[in-house]
Amino acid sequence: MQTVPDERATPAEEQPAGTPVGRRVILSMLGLGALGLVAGPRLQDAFASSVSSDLASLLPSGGRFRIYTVVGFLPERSKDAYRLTVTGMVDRPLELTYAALTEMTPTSITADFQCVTGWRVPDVPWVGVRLADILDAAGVKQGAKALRFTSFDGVYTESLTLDQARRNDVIVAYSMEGGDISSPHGGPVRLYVAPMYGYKSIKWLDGIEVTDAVQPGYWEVRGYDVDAWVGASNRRSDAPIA
Ligand SMILES: Nc1nc2c(c(=O)[nH]1)N[C@H]1C(S)=C(S)[C@@H](COP(=O)(O)O)O[C@H]1N2
Ligand SMILES: [Mo]
Repeated sequence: MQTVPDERATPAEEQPAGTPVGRRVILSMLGLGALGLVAGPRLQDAFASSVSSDLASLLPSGGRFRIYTVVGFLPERSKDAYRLTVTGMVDRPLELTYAALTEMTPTSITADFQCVTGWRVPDVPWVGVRLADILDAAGVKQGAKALRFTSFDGVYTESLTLDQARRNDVIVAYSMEGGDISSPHGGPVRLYVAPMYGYKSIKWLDGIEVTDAVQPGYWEVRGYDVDAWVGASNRRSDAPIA
């Protein structure tokens, strides 16, 4: 649960019930029937306003990325303290150190990073370990269908089907733009799902649970597509057409 509520990062659905109802009533009284005009942009604002602009300007990547967090702070963990657990429907549950990850066969990907709200950073180089290799090391049990990812921010979650997770362009990343992944960008280790919108690439990754069904992630239970293929999916699955 969200233990550190942050006004800036609060999605429309989580705001006090009276507020949106009041606006809807007023809009319908005005004859605008404009729920879509209200609800659509307001959910988008939840993404857009979860960046702290003063922080963004301090970043090495020069603010080309926007820095998002849904908890109102930017978690930090040292490489030494870092652990990635792999649990659930596996033969061998794992607890991987940062060193163990970087000793595995590395995979490099350079691709555009695209947020569903519209911003894009072209040609970002990433290095990490294929998620498929980590799954093979753990041994996925028969009947498993999906993965649930957790973050050491304590709130954000994500999901992938096993088929999606086994793609070559899905990595557990420990390097970005030629250096370590900084804390604001989700270091020391984050997920990088190249073919999907940025919200699938969970930052501050600390857990992978193998499950028998997809459990929709943080933004997915708030209306965004579970299958977040760039271009083919999304905006919101239930988004009104304005
Ligand atoms: N833990 C966590 N991971 C997250 C997010 C977040 O708020 N918390 N935001 C997601 C979204 S919507 C995007 S676009 C990218 C942004 O990555 P960046 O903050 O490194 O720019 O991270 C994704 N992963
Ligand atoms: Mo995003």
